[in-house]
Amino acid sequence: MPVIMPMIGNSRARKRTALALALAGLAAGATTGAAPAAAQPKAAPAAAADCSAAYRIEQKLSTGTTWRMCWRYHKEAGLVLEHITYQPPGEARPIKVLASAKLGQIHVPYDDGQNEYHDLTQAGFGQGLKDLAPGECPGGTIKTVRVPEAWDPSHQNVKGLCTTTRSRGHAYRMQGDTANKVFQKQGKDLLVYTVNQVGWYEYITEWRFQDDGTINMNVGATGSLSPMDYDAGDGRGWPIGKGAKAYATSHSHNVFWKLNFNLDGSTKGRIEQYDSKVSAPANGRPAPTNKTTRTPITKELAGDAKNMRWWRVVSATGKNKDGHARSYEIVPGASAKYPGRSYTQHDVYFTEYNKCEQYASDNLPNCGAGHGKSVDKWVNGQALKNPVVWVNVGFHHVARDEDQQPMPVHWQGLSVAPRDVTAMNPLTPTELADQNGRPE
Ligand SMILES: [Cu+2]
Repeated sequence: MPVIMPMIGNSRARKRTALALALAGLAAGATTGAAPAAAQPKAAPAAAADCSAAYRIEQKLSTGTTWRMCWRYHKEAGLVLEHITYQPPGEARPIKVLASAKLGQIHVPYDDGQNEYHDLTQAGFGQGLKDLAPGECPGGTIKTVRVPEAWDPSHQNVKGLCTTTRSRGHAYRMQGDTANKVFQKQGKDLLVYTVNQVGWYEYITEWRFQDDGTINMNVGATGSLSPMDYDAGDGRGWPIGKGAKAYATSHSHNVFWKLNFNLDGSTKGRIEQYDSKVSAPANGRPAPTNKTTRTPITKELAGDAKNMRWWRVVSATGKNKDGHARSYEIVPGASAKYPGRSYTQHDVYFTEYNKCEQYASDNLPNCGAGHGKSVDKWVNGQALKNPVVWVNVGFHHVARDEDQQPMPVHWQGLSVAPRDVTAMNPLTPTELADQNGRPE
């Protein structure tokens, strides 16, 4: 039995959500096209601030890199980060990276086929924002978030957004001429996170901005196993508690992220896929060879992760000081891909920007008759001019005794890593600043 009862249990929360959604659906229908989250940035003068001070996050890390962004809070999707820029030491101005970044859905199907949830759109994810105790944002600031259309009007202001910094360990290390000359730097990250309760679960939505330009986005699930989801029968659960009576039902958490890049201020990025093929030694060579090919992705694509395959978003306009096009590489984390639904069958989706397409499944806005409700349906041959990147990372949760109590956080997510955004390691020490390219 849980020691602390969550405010609302699974079934009640979900019934309540269904009602709220029915009402919201009516409202949405009346204003077709007014999608809940307007992700595309307005064409604003470059000098103007993108948001008021209360919604600005700006952190200069001790290693010299500054990250800037705006945050807002959406009633279903939760935390939305916009106008994300990166300014490493040596860059005169902030480099635009992402126009908007947020969760695109958390899809939770149970192995026994009895339950399937879309946590953002049907189970109150956004409404479940929790107050953070002072101790759970170490060294940082907890901002107050106003939850739009709060179900509980007496609790619409939540101390729920933590921004803080954390050490990452080595950013690099390089032995110098002598043993006592070591070039090394300890990396620092900006962390931005919220906790959202859905039923008995609590999801930590964490964004980690590294001083070397990498962004990590992860969802951690903690809280409690749902007491309602037991006894699915042989082969679909795991015994929790004494003996072999109570089998917690296995299930998946399929988390989607929705990323709108705007490298150097343009949303017209190009998508490229890279594949490498290793062949046996030939032509008298002593070792196998590896050939890497680039495939421009010019039309919408549902892509599958594969050994030695990767994708990048290339800036339409920006180049680094070496004259190379700036890009960000998509680095999906470990994933247990769930083949049960058309939208969870692929690891990445590149779709042409459409304001109405907000959720990877159970898309809430009314996009008109015949417009599909999930991301796989939006891959239908359009040319990619303003690509939106959707990444699906699944976790198959087979409960274990250690999941009680509370359940330890299990994480899933991805990174996006700079590729040629700067001409050199952005944290290069001055003494090594001339070491760019083949040594003379
Ligand atoms: Cu789980």
